[in-house]
Amino acid sequence: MTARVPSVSKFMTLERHILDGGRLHPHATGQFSGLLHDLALAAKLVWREVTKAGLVNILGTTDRMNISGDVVKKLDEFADQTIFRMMDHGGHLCVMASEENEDLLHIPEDYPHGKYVLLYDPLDGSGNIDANVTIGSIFSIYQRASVSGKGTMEDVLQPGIRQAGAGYVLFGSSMMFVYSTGHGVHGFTLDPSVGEFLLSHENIRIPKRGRIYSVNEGNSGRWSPAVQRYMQHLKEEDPADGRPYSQRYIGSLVADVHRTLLYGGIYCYPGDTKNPDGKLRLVYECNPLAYLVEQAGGAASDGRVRILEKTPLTLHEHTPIFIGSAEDVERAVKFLR
Ligand code: AFP
Repeated sequence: MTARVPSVSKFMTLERHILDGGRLHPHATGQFSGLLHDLALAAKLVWREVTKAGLVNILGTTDRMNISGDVVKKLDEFADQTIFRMMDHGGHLCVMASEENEDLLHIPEDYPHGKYVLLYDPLDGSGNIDANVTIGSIFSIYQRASVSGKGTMEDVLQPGIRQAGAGYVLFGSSMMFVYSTGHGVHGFTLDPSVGEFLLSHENIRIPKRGRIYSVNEGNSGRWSPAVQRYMQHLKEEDPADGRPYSQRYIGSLVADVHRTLLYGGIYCYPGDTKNPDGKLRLVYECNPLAYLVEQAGGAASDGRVRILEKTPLTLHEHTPIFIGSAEDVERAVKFLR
């Protein structure tokens, strides 16, 4: 008889992980777990279309511009509508808002309303779709601030520190679901042969300091002298201090932040003379990613204020951001002050 070899790795599916997380809260109603489960399913539906992007005539642009002035790709619309349609009837949510839509997305009257709020960027980095570069979806979850009924602006305009959970889905060489509900950051990779997300990156910790900086250098002429001095500092030769840093910039925030989370370093989108608040959206992009990076031991600041402490005044407002390894962000903030 052959002896059974004890397994060295455990199979943990996303579903089991979500259920185990729910058990940490004895009074949980299951709404939160249900919500995460539905999000994972929505992500798989979007992935199915993303993988067909080069095959069918789904690329090209629509005639519309989104609220931020970007041309909307058809795949953006598909992702936007798929996430909404997957999430509107589960009874977990009282309201949603998406980067692709100017106003709140209300739950249809005849569906039950729950106690959570979902904010999402359906397809971040969509300018990269035609080049087959990694893109992704970002999501942020809050408990409602209003008491009952239809969700309101008060529910969606909460500071990021109040997030109950956040995450992103990466559509890259493999598909990943990375999330946190306040107990560390965990990454799951889709095994397409069984259609399950399997735990591949347990309790991700961002290095305290890295050697990579990520920024669109094309904007450097418009940066403030303080930002220019900081970037110059990163490029100076000082081996004892681990400089110069290497530069990496994908132009897909979700992919740039994922690399930063794993390898350390800093991602920056500063304000400049053309866009004083930078390009990235506080509610849909910066808050969820700041929550994840902080959960992994890193930091995120707008140069003066911690991102998670900013109270959004409008749904689509922008913020400068410096996000990544704690020591790198601390140093950036020193330069900016
Ligand atoms: P798209 O979703 O329109 O491609 O925008 C991507 C994005 O919001 C973010 O994912 C990138 O990091 C950033 O814009 C890139 O901006 P620049 O082209 O100005 O560097």
